[in-house]
Amino acid sequence: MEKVIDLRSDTVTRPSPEMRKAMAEAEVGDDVYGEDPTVNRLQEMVAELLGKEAAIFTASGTMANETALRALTHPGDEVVVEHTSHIYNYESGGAAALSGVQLAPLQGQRGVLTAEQIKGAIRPPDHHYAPTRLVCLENTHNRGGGKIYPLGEIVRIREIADRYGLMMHLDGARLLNAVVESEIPAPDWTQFFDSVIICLSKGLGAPVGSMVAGGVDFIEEVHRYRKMFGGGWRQAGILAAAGIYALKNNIERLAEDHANARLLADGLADIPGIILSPEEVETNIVIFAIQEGYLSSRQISDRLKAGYVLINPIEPPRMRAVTHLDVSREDCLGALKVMREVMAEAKR
Ligand code: TLP
Repeated sequence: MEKVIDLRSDTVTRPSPEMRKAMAEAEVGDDVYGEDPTVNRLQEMVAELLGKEAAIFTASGTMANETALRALTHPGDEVVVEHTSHIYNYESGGAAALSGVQLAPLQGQRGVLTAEQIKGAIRPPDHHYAPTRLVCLENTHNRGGGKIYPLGEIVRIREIADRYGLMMHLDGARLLNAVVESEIPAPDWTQFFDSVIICLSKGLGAPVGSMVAGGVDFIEEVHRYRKMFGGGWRQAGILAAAGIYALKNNIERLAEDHANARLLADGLADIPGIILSPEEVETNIVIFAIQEGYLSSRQISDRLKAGYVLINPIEPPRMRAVTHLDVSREDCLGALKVMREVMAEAKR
């Protein structure tokens, strides 16, 4: 059978035999009682990794973001986000439904907002307005094409946040990609945030799970909302064991995904009909556009699929390819070959 090269997302990875072994052998207990030793170990590891007092294991990145948002805000508050952010676009309206907050989406550059923009969005203290409570940033930025948030800008945003009494949340679903690529340690990023999430089930290769990290009292609140949102779980150590395995074995290798993404980007940029600036590819996400006069991105995605290459169309005319631990350099070269063939036949 032909091997499928799946570049739809870094969420598609399957646990390796070694990871499955760690899962099978995990010591477990009832996590609702706080008695799962493997979950507890994972939570301690992540708190330390991120330089925070405490951390909590959640079922998904969405649950991590939404429980954190709930714990940081009150209904009727306003939350500043970037208009292409995951929280604003891809969490099923969770911020409105679960936290009752109003999102203020600002247009950034590849997902990056400036401190001036954020300052300009802060509501004056007047009871006509929803009080601005929280700023959410995303690093790396998914729809920004895996863009690493400039640390200097985060520093300036924190200064504004402190001046106006705002909290800061980091959707760091792919923070460790930024850490590996920038060689800036995780705590140097997270120190500017009251609340941070990371995902174990993306580039790190765990089958399930994300983490929220922050101060002890904040994590206690998140714990309550995780239960309220139906996320209290029992012998979750089976899943936590995969997370521990991922943190021990799969962080440094993210550099390979970044090298493969660059290889893919360089190859794609040379194909007639594809618009892409390879120098913009910083981590494991490659976003490119299909030139006018060619088939639509959806049609191209369908044709790639017939050639056993999966790349999702996003908002037309753009497509997104993501590298991860289940695609090798050879797979990326193979995907480029199929893309060249498809594009050669794609002119309208
Ligand atoms: N992103 C998924 C899709 O939902 C778009 C993907 O394939 O990239 N924050 C960021 C920045 C994310 O990219 C994602 C997932 C999440 C949060 C949510 O994580 P999950 O899927 O575990 O709820």
